[in-house]
Amino acid sequence: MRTPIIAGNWKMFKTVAEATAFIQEVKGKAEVDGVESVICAPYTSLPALVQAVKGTTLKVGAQNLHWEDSGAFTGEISGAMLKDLGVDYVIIGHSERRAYFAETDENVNKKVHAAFKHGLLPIVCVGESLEEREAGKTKDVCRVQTEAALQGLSAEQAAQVVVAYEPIWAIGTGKTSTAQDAADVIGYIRERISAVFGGEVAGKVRIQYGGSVKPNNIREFMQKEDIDGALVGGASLEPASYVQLVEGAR
Ligand code: G2H
Repeated sequence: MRTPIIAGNWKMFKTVAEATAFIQEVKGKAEVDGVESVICAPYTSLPALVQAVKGTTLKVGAQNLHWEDSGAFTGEISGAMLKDLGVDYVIIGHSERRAYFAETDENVNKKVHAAFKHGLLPIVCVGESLEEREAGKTKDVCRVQTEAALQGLSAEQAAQVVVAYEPIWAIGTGKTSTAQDAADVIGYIRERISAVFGGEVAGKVRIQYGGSVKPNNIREFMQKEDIDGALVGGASLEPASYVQLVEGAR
């Protein structure tokens, strides 16, 4: 049995005061038995969030990391630094980073290894563009991105990865994949993980859906056996909405 995971991806939103106030609002409510709940916030809010979630079951994640531990990389943050803050998770390879910040499959793989090196759990994003979908390349794109991201991991590490399948055309657009389409692609991703790491590992990997998930559609996705939760942007920013998402994953 895989524990479903709801991860809020706040992207570039919220000041420290807003982030802390959010936790006060959702404490106790976004904590549901049998559902893992993770807030992935901008770096600036992470220290305050780590403090604010103490004594709760809520977890904190970053949205990126650099693969080196330290060095002359102006503006970057390492896995060692995130671990030092007490962060649990880190999103890697989000399509916005792939599109706007030259994130490549190779960099994603280096970042996944860096995350494990420092005891952080990666949430690895994969997904196709509209053009790729229309050309019938959805599964190929997801296979290539997933296999590249997980390359060189041990079976033990691979089993702990969270994959987020996010079709790019569904991100922030209000368009969602149908639950059945998402489940088909996610089932295929699991098959490919099984081909590389074996069925036992594939059975443990949690694979989320992401892209315009809202309180009113979360249950449709969660009804699919292969879908283990959601990575949520816009609808994770309001406390009441976030609470409903976590409840919907029960
Ligand atoms: C996809 C998602 C969160 P949204 O980027 O990763 O955002 O839920 O706003 O589509």
